Amino acid sequence: MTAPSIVILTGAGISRESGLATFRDADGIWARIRIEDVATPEAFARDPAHVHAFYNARRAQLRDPAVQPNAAHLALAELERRWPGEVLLVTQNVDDLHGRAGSRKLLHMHGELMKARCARCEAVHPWTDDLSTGTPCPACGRAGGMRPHVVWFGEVPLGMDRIGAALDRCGLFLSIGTSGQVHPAAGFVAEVRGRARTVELNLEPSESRSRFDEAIHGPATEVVPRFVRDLLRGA
Ligand code: BV8
Repeated sequence: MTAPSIVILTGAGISRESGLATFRDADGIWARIRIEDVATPEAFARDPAHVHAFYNARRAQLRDPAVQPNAAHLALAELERRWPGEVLLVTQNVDDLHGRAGSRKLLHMHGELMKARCARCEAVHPWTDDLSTGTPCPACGRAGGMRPHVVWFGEVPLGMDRIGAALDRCGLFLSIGTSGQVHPAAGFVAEVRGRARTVELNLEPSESRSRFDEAIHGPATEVVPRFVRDLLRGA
């Protein structure tokens, strides 16, 4: 029997134990900062310096040596290496922890904090430093158009064609550390339901729990390595 294709969707919960805040938990980012002030194209047009400050602080956090991939990120990289079938890891996270853990079949559907994009010439650049309204684009040389390479509310997520094709082939769908409140990611489980086994792995039942066949609750660093170990044993 051929091994089923796996699509894995991850959210902020998988990086929580690496020291990065989630969004919608009581101590999450959206509990202290309004989405409308930092994560929309309108916010950037209104006050680019404020939006840059928000993302510069989060990019600086990723440079902190204490922030490292955890056992859950590492387990998913191992799954990709050892699974005899196809694996696609789709992350909503803009952090770089999956890549640092070794995942290569990886799609950042909400963009990447460690990249910047020029709104004038559309060039995308690796970016580790702060951005400001005066930062010139390394490609076209013009200032004023550089922005974090992230997908804000109201913008189209990245890689939707590739994700759609992977969901069409998928026999196992895993949703890890996400509250399932942001679309289109929140709708992926409905797209595969009935033809793929669907499993939620989250600290607690998410609002989308009822849409999954199975759910495993606990910290990602515990439940994900255990689930991957069991899956690879059966492969
Ligand atoms: C779009 C920027 C059209 C980057 C972010 C349909 C219905 C309703 C609304 C819409 C709809 N379609 C579109 C919308 C509008 C909107 C939307 O969804 N609004 C919602 C909020 C109502 N969506 C959009 O605008 C999207 N664009 O739809 O375009 C389109 C689409 C397809 C094709 C063509 C056109 C664009 C969305 C982009 C959002 N960008 N931010 C940044 O600053 O980071 S959103 C933000 O939320 C983050 O990026 C994050 O990735 C995303 C998801 O959050 P989660 O990762 O789930 O985090 P959350 O805190 O919510 O949950 C954490 C979970 O972890 C919790 O359940 C917790 O229990 C758990 N947890 C905690 N600790 C642990 C843990 N689990 C395990 N272990 C632990 N230790």
